[in-house]
Amino acid sequence: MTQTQDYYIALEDRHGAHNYHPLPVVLAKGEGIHVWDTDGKRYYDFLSAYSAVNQGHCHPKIVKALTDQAQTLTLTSRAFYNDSLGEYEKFMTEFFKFDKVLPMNTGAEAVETALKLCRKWAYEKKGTPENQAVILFATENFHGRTIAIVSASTDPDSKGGFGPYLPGVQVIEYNNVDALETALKANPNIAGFIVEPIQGEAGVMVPDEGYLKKANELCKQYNALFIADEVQTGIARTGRLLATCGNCDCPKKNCSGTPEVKPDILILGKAVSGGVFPVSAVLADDDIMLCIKPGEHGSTFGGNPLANKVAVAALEVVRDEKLAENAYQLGKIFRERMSKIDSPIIETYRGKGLLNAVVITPFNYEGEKKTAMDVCLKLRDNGLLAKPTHDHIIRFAPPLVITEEELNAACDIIEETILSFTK
Ligand code: IF1
Repeated sequence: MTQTQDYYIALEDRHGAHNYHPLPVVLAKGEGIHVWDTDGKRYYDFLSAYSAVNQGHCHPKIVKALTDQAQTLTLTSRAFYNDSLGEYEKFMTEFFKFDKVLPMNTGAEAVETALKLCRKWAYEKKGTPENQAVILFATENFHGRTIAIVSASTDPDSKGGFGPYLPGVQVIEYNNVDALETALKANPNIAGFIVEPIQGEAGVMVPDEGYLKKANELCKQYNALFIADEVQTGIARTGRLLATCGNCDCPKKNCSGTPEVKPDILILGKAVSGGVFPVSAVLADDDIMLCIKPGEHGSTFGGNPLANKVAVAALEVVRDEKLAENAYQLGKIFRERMSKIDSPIIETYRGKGLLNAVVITPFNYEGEKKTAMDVCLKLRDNGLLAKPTHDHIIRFAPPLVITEEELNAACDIIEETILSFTK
């Protein structure tokens, strides 16, 4: 670390909460697939702010939408109408094919909104007795950091020490349709099942082919809502506009069809804004969305003019630059490149589109025990940024604007770094 970087790290350590343990690098600039540190060193960004920067850092079209609106009208609250919210809502509902959208700001807020909507629907439409609604979550889930959400977490780091916990949540095994059917059959008060189409934080866990489709069908059969948390997997990250699109060939058709698995409630965040502004959204059709009445839910910034303009620009970039198709094609190349790295420290690799992970077997090198973090520190030295999840899994998620040439150059760095531990 240089003196400059030490200075910035010391400031955060002295004045900031210690709720993160960042990789030791201090970033000062971002453009496209690259970021630069305070000493001007350039890196490939292979985290994309946890898939919030799918369109690339500081995309000019999105930044222009922000700066233009920032000089016009930034915030009205929902106490009044404004001239951008209706147009944004029309764009979103047509783009994702739902009747209505409820605008929020962070992913966790959108998840909380979806949970409230699910409960309200259960009481008003399903006839669940008041305060008896139960919502199913999957093992190893990650949906955010609020007390309601961590009440259903199976990760002690996310959940421990934050009790008492929210009642009305039940956890079932991920990627197990029998566990889902057993839970639905056992309790008529199950209001819904919330699930990540691919579990990002758990380590890019891709469920079996057909799992989401079957889960959706079971929810319909037992009159419970299928809630897809696409905060991380959505917005073209997995090679489709949405991961719940399954295997339709929308990247070629530019998503003219309806997705293979249309959830009852769709949760979006992160790259809805291209990482330029906090924007999240909950989408549902009228019979569900209209269960929330005026005054029953909201937020100060939800649906603000800045968010509205930024989100439309960010999604136009996804559409016009065909980012889903690019993620689809380059994801195959990435996994092909990983398969060719001949190293005993790679246990396996997996992913869909440009959401991938490489599992590192703990290994000894130069007489010391090494983990995925050591690989990430060396990747950093070699000009590529990635971060482990759960000690031994490295998530690789570059901005979806990456070209084949840039992807191969980045894979050269990954290959060279991993092989350097096996000499
Ligand atoms: C952290 C993880 C990723 C998410 C899904 C909702 C949210 C997230 C599927 C909440 C947020 C972020 C949160 C951030 C790190 C990152 C993360 F490692 F925490 F789990 F991506 F995998 N649903 N994920 O992935 O959205 O409120 O953050 O806008 O909390 O450390 P948010």
